[in-house]
Amino acid sequence: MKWTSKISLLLSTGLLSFGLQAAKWHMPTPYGDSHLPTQIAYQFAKDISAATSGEIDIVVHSGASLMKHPEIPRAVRTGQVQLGEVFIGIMGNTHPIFKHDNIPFLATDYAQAKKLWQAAKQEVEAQLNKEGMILLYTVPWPAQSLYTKHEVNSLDDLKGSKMRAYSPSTSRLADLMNTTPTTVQLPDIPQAFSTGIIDAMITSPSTGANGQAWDYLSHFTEVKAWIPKNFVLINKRTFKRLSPESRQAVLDAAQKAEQSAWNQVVEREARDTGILASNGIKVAKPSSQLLSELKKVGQVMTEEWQQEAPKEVKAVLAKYQ
Ligand code: PCA
Repeated sequence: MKWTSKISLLLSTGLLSFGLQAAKWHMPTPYGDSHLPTQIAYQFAKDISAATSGEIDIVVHSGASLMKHPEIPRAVRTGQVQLGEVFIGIMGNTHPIFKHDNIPFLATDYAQAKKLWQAAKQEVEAQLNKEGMILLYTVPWPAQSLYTKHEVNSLDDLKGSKMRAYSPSTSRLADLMNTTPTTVQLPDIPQAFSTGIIDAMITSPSTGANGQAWDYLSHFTEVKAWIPKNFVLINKRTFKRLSPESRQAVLDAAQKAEQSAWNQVVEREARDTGILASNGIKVAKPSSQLLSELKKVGQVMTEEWQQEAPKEVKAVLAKYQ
């Protein structure tokens, strides 16, 4: 074999590469491998590797294994990691625009959630840009409903409960529901229930099913109050340094990830609600009283949100409505 053909064989098998420096990117995510967002992240990494012939190699660090969830935004902003996944609502204290994601009864089905996202996206991207980050894609969660240890027909039935919060907005929500908020990250939910730190929470059927909620509570009331999202962010400098082809590969994979996520979530919601029921949790529609009380709380939160950033929030609401 001539030396030139030997080299081309090595090149084609990937054993030798000239000039092509494979970039290893680290992508911390907050949630474990059984969660839809993490599964989407693995596929996204695979797609980029394939589209760039391995030039960009993304290592997904799931389940907050590389860093704690609240540390991810700063790590992406400062370039400590190239990209990362974050629950949008946890950034509510960074800028009010991120709170669009956790307002009860503003958007309660996927069509509305998509519309709300279209209305908020530009402002969200502008704020991320100021922080040196670029939005790649979103992954919605199933609608957020109420988990308790007893039947709940009104806010009175919850009075004095210790309610899990996972963002500034859900902490405020717990206050307005006359319950006591306690911030608990997802992996700590089972322990927080069993040690009595919390006795109620609002989250998706998927999160309850993944955390085997039947071990520590008994009722799931489908208030379906909002549909929050994660977003995947990339450090701006990392992105700008890419070749136009690689940039396009990243954007194409992101678009595919977003579509796949929004398509799959509907089925996940049904599947995981079924898992709750088949494990003995009482799944019920909310009473009209509970629903109307919660909707009032949602109105208060929408008003408070507007007061925090009148210009941006009014623009979002006008676009949405
Ligand atoms: N699960 C995540 C975020 C929203 C959801 O459905 C959690 O409970 O932390």
